[in-house]
Amino acid sequence: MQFNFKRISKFVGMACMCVPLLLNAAEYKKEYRLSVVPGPSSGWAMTAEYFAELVKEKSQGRINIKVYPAAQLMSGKQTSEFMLLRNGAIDFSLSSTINWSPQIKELNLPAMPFMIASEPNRFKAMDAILSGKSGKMMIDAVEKQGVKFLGFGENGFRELTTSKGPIKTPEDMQGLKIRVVGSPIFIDTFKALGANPVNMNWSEATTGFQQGLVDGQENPTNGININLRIWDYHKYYTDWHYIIDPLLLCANKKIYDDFSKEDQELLVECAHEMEKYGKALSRMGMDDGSSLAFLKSINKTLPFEDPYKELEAHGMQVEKFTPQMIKVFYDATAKVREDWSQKLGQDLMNAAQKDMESVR
Ligand code: X2X
Repeated sequence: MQFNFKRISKFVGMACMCVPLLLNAAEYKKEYRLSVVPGPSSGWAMTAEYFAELVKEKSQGRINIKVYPAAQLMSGKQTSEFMLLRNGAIDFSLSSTINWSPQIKELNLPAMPFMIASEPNRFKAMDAILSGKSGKMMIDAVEKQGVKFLGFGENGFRELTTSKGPIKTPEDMQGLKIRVVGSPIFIDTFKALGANPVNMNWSEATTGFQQGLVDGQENPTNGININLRIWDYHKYYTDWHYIIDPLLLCANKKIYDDFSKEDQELLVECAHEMEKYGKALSRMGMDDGSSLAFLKSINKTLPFEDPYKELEAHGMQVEKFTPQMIKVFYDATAKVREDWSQKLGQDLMNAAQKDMESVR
């Protein structure tokens, strides 16, 4: 048998070149699972898809993230998402602060009733918190519990929809059964307003609306309420902006640490892009027009441009709150903010006030 040394050395050379590639393939999972609570057509899931597509494109297919919407990775129980991400059952998640706040108390900050809504420009106030000291304190609290924070998204300001109404003052809310997420600050807020809050997972909520188990619910306009066709269940839209849930894009710590340094940077870079898209999606039609312009610039417009016209076109009666109306609700929930300030700590509350003041 004759050895062809030239051929063998060529083969060995090629094999050596492939080793790093093979190692890389072995290190990285074929698919990373990204969890999202609401359904596949929600703004929230669209934001997650946007991130996954960017990552795939920028990594030239090396990092493949698949979005699992509708809380399917946690059997519908949305407040258990954080634990599942932390223990590795979930690789990535784009999560609302209000689903994680039962485990991380600092995340209740944006759910302080009517706090951000009372600022002269609620979007600027939110951005100042997220990029300021109080936002950093929230991120630190999340990372201290063992997950890696990559960037913010936005579910949006939460507006009330009801089958009974209209709602203009707290008196109009007396005894109304309102579906809320399983986070204690929601129970306190709705009780303070004289309503009857009912704890329900989002996975069961739509059936609850259909069957009339509750008189109302609260969720953001563009990404959830319109997408869900909330007018099929409720006629009255209370545009009061009482709280907001920013979204946190996070990775399981071990999963993140296993990426190369370059790929870790790539993930953070894509998260920044996603933040711009997510915020534009949730704010479109409510700001100075810049969100719509941004969505147009990236060719990602929604099927409607004016959310309020969309709601009214489907028969909803929209009550747009004035600052004076918000003030009445702000005063009615003073005790909730007082109690929760104690729980969150004065340092965080002071930092948030300073952050908001900086953009007044
Ligand atoms: O449950 C909700 O209301 C939702 C979909 O907004 C969240 O998961 C926070």
